Amino acid sequence: MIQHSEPRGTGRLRIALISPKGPLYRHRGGIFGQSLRYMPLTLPTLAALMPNDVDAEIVCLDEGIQDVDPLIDVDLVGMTVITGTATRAYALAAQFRKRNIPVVLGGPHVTLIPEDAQPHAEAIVVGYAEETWPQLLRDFARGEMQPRYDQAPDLDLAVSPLPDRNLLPRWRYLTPHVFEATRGCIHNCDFCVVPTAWGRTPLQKPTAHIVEDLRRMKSRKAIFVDLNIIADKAYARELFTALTPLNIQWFGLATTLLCDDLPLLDLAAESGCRGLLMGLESISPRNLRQSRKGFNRPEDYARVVERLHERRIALQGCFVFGLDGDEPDVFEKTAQFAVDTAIDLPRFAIVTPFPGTPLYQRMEREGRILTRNWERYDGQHVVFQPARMSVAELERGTEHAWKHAYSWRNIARRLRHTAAPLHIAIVTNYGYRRYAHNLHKFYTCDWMTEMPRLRLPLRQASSKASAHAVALTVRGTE
Ligand code: B12
Ligand code: SF4
Repeated sequence: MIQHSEPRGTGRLRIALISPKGPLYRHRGGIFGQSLRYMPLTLPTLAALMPNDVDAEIVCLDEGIQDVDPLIDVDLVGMTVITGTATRAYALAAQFRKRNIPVVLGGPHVTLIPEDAQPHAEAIVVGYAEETWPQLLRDFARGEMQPRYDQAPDLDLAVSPLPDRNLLPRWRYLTPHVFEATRGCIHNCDFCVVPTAWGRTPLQKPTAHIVEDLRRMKSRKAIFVDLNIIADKAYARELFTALTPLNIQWFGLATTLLCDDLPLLDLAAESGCRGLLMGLESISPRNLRQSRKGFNRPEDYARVVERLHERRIALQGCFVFGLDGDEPDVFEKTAQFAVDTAIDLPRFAIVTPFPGTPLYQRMEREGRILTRNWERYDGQHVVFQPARMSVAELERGTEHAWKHAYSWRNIARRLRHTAAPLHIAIVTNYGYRRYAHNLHKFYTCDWMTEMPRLRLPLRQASSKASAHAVALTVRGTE
């Protein structure tokens, strides 16, 4: 066990911030090919929070684009953890701790189940870290780091600095123009980590900060990673109004409710919105009600697509399979529905009961959780006993849905109505078709057995499939 009773001395601290790889997001063999990678915001956000009164040098390492050298010489390691990367994060942490380098873990998984992460780190940071991370760093510099830091609920994002994107190699990403305006969501879908981890009060950055960041970055195209950019409609109106004079194109995530509010939808289109990811989840109202997402109305989905397309906004519509009402015929029906309604890019995931969520708790009570191997909690593996089909049926059916929606014939049918520029729609559909036909290759967890290697030069991003594809790949499981 590492002792922290000693102050760190007067030398400059070296801190490594690491985003560990997962089965899907890794630079060799993952689904996020170079052309689809955009710069993550977590590490730049944490880097910018470095307090002025701590003399430290930060190195940011994203295992999605490069290998991490486990022999790196630093005083402290901070790692961001989602459930699918927890296994890798814990393995890396063990290597650092063996060399007496203290490890701090934070992020969604740590926030959902702190007790899982605590044994793998000298300190954990639960919740957002705008106040606790600087506090931890000061404590560490004094030799007084605590085992756990919890963000107080009254956090105000107005005081947070703009992300520092200079610490990641821009050229290894298709785009560094990634932004965040809000956090959290007002809804309470039972499978979603957001209300469980961060509560239901959305936090917002002042729109002037977003505009300043976009100007500073000279962005022409921007990706917003907010999970529901219209969670607070008054704020959304203010944001879209502020974006309009910038004359940019932007891509983000919202709920179908945007299409019920035509003035807001018009404003989004005027402000440059060109693509949205929406969690449609299911074509069964019963499934949606059970998931507490009854505000999604499958009978309106065709109208949602139509209204978006009328305003030149492309839709990535995400569906999940394995909800309790799903029977073996759900796959073909859903995929055909996606084709008939001309969703630009349909995506299909297997419902994942992320630990801590109401869905996980229910499944656990019902004795249906099949594995706690977090590596498989990635929206692509079956980790629970489905209600009305076997595990194999759920796996095979999901693959069938992908192949059906991305058959040449069905691609052609959807392309006839697409809101995206045709060349981009063709490239992205082709990419997803390739994905659909290689699911087994992409979904493997065999990377864990790869020996860690030093950073290798990578080919520079070349695809012009552009931010459309990228933006529309922000999240697979909403
Ligand atoms: C961008 C994004 C991606 C990108 C890039 C990921 C990346 N490396 O950045 C891509 C497209 C690759 C991706 C993929 C996936 N993602 Co994703 N993604 C996001 C998204 C939309 C934004 C993340 C972000 O930049 N947030 C902004 C930063 C500033 O916030 P933050 O990361 O939460 O960090 C704050 C705190 O959490 C804390 N913190 C975080 N880490 C650390 C570390 C330390 C040391 C400290 C002190 C503090 C700290 O401090 C920060 C400041 O407050 C989030 C949802 C969201 N809005 O958060 C989902 C999210 C993280 N993804 C999720 C999932 C499920 C996935 C996929 C499995 C989906 C899929 N099936 O394809 C894959 C898996 C990828 C993999 N690693 O294998 C889930 C994670 C749930 C969970 N329990 O695991 C989320 C929460 C979305 C959701 N569905 O609810 N994702
Ligand atoms: S699934 Fe979407 S709408 Fe539901 S709580 Fe999560 S972010 Fe909000």
